[in-house]
Amino acid sequence: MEKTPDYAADFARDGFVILRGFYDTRTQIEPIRENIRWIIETLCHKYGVNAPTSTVDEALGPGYLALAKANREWGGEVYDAVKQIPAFMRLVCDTRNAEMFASLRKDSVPGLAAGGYGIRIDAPYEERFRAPWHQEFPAQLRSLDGIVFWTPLISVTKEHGPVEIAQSSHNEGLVPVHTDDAGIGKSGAYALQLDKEEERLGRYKRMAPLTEPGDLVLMDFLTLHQSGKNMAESPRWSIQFRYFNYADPTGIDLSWQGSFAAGRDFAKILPELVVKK
Ligand SMILES: O=C(O)CCC(=O)C(=O)O
Ligand SMILES: [Fe+2]
Repeated sequence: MEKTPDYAADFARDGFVILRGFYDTRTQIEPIRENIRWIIETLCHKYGVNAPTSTVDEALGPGYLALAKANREWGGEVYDAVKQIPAFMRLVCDTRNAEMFASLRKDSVPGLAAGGYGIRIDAPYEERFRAPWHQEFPAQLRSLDGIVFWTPLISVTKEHGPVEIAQSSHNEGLVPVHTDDAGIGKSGAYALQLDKEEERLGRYKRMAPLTEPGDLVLMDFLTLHQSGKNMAESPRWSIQFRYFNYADPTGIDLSWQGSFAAGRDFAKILPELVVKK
């Protein structure tokens, strides 16, 4: 008999786990993709951008790229619009998410981080919105023992630059950061750089899991991870949201306050975590 995977043990050891086929693609993923297609088609019509949008793959691929190339701000309009798709919010609020959280974090009281959900559109060779190596906690706060939920809207190939994860790096504990705009105007969470980054990363094996729609990647709030470089011809579309633990002592200390997405600078809330360069 095949052994049922012990997700809690894997997650505790590695700081991340991949649940293959966790979501139902037909009822949970496809409606989101179709709604995104409609939004891109509508914006292409509105702005007179001539691009293929009649299938989901066309719209999310060449359709989106043509729109963002004509005017990058129109790409931003897609980004802002898609996180309001009801089928997306249904996925974020799926009861199975909080159940999974509770099964990985014993005695937790799961919370869903406000403003901590969205859909990334990682366009080929675009650096500005690429997330450098980071832990989720400074960017989100809420509670120390939170979990990132990450699930793709397309088949993620090696060329798409999958998220890179430093296996077991949650064992570093909370890592101090300094601010660096990388010379290209990165801001907020994208401008935080880990203290002694190379030295810390050198201690862990890096994973870059290839995933399919329906697969779910879970990462501990302390696990070091970064965006891969997209060198494919099409954008890498992926969903992320965060659950935290109301019962976590740090969470209670913070009264579950959020960070950048909640309009707060974490450096003012936890100044001891910021190092001068
Ligand atoms: O998808 C990415 O490139 C980065 C994802 C990430 O940092 C997150 O989901 O917290
Ligand atoms: Fe992250």
